[in-house]
Amino acid sequence: MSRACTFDGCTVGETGVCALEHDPATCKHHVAAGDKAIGSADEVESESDRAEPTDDPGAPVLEKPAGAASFPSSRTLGPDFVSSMMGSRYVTVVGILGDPESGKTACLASLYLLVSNAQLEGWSFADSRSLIGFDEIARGAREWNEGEPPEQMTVHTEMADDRRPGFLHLRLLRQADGRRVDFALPDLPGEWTTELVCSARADRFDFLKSAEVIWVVVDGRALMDRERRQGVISRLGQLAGRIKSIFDGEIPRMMIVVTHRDHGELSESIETRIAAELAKRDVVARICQIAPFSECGDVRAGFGLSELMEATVEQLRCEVDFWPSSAPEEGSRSYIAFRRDR
Ligand SMILES: Nc1nc2c(ncn2[C@@H]2O[C@H](COP(=O)(O)OP(=O)(O)OP(=O)(O)O)[C@@H](O)[C@H]2O)c(=O)[nH]1
Ligand SMILES: [Mg+2]
Repeated sequence: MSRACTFDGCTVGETGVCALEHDPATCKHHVAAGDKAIGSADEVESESDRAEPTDDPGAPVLEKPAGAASFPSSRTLGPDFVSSMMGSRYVTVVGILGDPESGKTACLASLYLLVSNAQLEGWSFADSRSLIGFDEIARGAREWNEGEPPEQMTVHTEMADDRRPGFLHLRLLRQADGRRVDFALPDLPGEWTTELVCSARADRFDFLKSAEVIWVVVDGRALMDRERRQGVISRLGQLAGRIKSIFDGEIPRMMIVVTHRDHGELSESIETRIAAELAKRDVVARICQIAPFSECGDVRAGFGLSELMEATVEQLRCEVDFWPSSAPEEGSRSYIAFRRDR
């Protein structure tokens, strides 16, 4: 086949003789090839324009594209990115607070590891804009030393910018009803919470105003230790008070996320004491016990995370009657006013 003809074996382009003994001007193979040849001639020309032969053997083969990469960075996302995402779809922002070493990063790393292995019961992975960010915090948990788990599954969180929170994004599909939920989950250093409690430094927590739910992460071992327990419960009360002062009125739903469930279960009396301490600040919170990682065979790593995600999204949006019945009023413009009060 020549460049002037699509028929296999025809060399009309080079010899001028058609292999099918047709008139080249009317042969359908020749005509089609002619069209193509025009396009390919342009292409060849533009290619030769682009790939100027160069004497330097180390020179780049391709030119650098003029435009910026179209994908956003997939490390942790800044508040601006999250707010632009919120402009296009419903995003559930979760405020995650808690003292250093309480298990905040472990929650996120374990969540990512579960969902990436299709082991988060009731949920499956739909998307993430911060896969590298998740991968970075989960890396420690994956690097085992000759079959021995690492001493620390996650490392202390440090922020590149001490004033702006970094978010991780995860879109999950709820299997029960096929609903897709976008979560924006900040991974903050515990010092931010310590400073909020001790010195009321709240400027970095502006993003909490967009949060649907606030998780206050607590190390379950401290709550189970008789000597440390009262101190931890009092601090929870102080933190609830600080959170209230950030908001003028109602605060978002609060959840006390107790980690290290593998070290034991909280007794009912401890839960009652926590509830009583929060009630002093007029705050009601649900308590969820989880074990992002586990050192005990009875409780699996990832215990309670599926329930935690379920509890995070429940009651987010109240069910509305699709078309409530009401007696029509003259001039009330019911159609336009529908849902305006919700
Ligand atoms: N066995 C067990 N270990 C846990 C659990 N939760 C967290 N850890 C471990 O506790 C340590 C501290 O957890 P992190 O998640 O890094 O704590 P953090 O709250 O993010 O701490 P900062 O980043 O310093 O604020 C890590 O080594 C975790 O592996 C749990 O439920 N069970
Ligand atoms: Mg951390």
